[in-house]
Amino acid sequence: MATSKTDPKLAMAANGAKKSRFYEGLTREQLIQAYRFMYTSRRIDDREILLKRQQKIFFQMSGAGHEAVGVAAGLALKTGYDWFYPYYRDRALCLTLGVQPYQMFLQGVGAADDPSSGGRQMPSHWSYPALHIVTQSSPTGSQILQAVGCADGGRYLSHHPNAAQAPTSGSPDYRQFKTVSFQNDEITYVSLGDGTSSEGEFWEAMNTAALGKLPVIFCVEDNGYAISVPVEVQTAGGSISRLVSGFPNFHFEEVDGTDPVASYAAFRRAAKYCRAGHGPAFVHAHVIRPYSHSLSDDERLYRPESERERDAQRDPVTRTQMFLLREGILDDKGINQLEKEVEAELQVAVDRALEALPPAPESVMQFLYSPDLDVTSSVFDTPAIVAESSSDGKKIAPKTMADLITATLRDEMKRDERIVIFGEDVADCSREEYLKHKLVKGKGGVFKLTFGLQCEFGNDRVFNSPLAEAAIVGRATGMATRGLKPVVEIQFFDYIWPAMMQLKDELPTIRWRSNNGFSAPCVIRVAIGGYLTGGAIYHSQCGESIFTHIPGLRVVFPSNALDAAGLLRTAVRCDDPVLFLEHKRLYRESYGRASYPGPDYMIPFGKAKVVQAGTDLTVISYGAVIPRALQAAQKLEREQGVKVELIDLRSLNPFDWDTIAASVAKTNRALVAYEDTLSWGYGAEIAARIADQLFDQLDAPVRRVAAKDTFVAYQPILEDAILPQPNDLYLAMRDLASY
Ligand SMILES: Cc1ncc(C[n+]2csc(CCOP(=O)(O)OP(=O)(O)O)c2C)c(N)n1
Ligand SMILES: [Mg+2]
Repeated sequence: MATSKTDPKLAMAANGAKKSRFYEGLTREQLIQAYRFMYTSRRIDDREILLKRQQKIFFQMSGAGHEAVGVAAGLALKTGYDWFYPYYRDRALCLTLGVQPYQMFLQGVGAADDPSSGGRQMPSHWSYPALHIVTQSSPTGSQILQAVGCADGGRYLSHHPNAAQAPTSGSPDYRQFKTVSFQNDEITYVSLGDGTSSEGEFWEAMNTAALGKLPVIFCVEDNGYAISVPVEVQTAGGSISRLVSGFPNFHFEEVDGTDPVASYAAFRRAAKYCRAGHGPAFVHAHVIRPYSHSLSDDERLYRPESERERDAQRDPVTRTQMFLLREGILDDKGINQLEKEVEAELQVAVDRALEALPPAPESVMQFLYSPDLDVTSSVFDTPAIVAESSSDGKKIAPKTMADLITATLRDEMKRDERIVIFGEDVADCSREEYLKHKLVKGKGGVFKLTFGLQCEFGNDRVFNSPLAEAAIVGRATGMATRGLKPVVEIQFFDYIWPAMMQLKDELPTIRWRSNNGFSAPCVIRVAIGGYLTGGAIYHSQCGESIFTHIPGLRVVFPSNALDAAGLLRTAVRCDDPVLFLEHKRLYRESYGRASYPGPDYMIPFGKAKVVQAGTDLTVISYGAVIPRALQAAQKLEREQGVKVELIDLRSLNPFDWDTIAASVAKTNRALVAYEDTLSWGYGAEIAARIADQLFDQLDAPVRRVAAKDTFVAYQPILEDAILPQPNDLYLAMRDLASY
């Protein structure tokens, strides 16, 4: 660990006058260029503020006061080589990396040609694939875990260079649509504000980076405020540097971020440390925020003039100009000339941007999902190839859902070196020497579904993560952005919520918000559901409709072993992010066991299965309710001759409307059955659609059977009363059939 500190009070004079020959390695030309970027950045902000006041753009977020640190990072790192997760104040960084002012104005007007998002995101939400500037969202801090995943992905690729190749033959998968590149000494840069360092995800990211010695530069651009909240209220003790100083494996820098030369030196040292593979670096840059938080904020409401005046003394643009003059790098004429050139360039850029066409309203649904690989298509419809007997002629017993999920993961890992598996407890044993010396057998997940995979594929392909769900999903997102295929596990659905920011605002939005510039197809396996006899409130939850409510996320929920194998393979090979819900009660159930359908068996998403054909009543369901509904339907037929058509949706987004519609047209009666709480549940949407679109076909109201609107209790008598039971289904079917 190394620590360097530039006293914020050390003004440019120290770096300038005393070390003027070297300028920390920057040439005079580079310093002029640095000033040009800084001045351009500030003037773009000024222009945008004017355009906003004229109502020609719709939002403005300035990078004012942060220009020096941004330019310094841009000069110390390599564009199109290193990876960048900047935040909204990083205009100067982006200019230094190669973004054109015109492109920034296109963001402001929300033009179709805006390369960041095609008018979908606010300005200053940078996304430029060729420059390795990864699409950015608005939640403060959610980029940090992804940056860690990006660095992790780069390192994995450098250890597995063959994984970067896309297969040229065989059935198509996501790899064909992803250009993967990496450098052995690449760095991932991520920045955030002082306020954002209060987010839990920041600490998860710091921990993960330190654990893995990952080449990430964390840059905290500390302007002393988070909107109106000052740093001493935000950060215990008032110094983020002090708080993070105990993290191992880090190189630390604290620097005056209004000084481009000192900041450059800090980034150079940080980059050297990271490129050498020693670990991550932390650059704490003290900057100012002269233009209030945004155009919607007036800092005079909470900052006195005296304080603002003090900041103004440190304005990086003015100070750099003074520095150039003092060092004789540019004279007055040179400064004027440069500034005139910038003004002229910006005028042209603004004029052009104001003429740019807006995006077409019909484009709004584009790029929610992969435009290249349709997960509902026949590409994913492949036959099961079942070996009836083993090599010694013995008949093979049908396998459980748990067995087939493990077998599918194993075969996919053999086929695709880009697959990595991580999560809580998923490894066989983190202390490898215990395995090596055969002291232990290994665990492989609390449900043992990943058992044996670490031993077979190595500990950089299957490993335990820290106990941090946001970190699991955020890191997977960053890795998937780089072209890997993380297949991660959330141990219990009940504990998915720390990852909700990543699952709602990040992973599913990446392709859409970047206008197909980036994508992050990965698989999140989640153990879900009740009927456990003792699982209680925190090991029994469902809640799938919360996720089917998120555009951009595929959600599947198999009810039997064969479907689990086919759907999981599709999830792994497809080009979209998938939430793969595995019902714990079904893992080892006798119902739905099957022989392994072979290493290429796939089921397309959005194709339901008719579990039992019938003519009198349609029951639409999925997951663990399927065997219960089947039991109820068989009883009803036995007792009353009612023939129920039972439909297993299998995948919930997309879902198979055609099969539902065809069935209801035949039976004229529909019951939707699901394990989650009744109100606002997944079945509510299905019921509403049937009522809306099949009204003329119905001979009875659309009914639902689901859990009571409470939590799942521990005592089995209570659990039975809460979750839908075969008898509840039987009674509902009977009533509806006779309506
Ligand atoms: C998760 C989240 N909470 C709240 C906000 C609203 N918000 C936007 S910026 C901001 C302050 C950020 O302060 P800081 O991290 O210091 O960055 P600065 O704007 O000062 O550069 C807040 C509260 C948000 N975007 N995301
Ligand atoms: Mg701040």
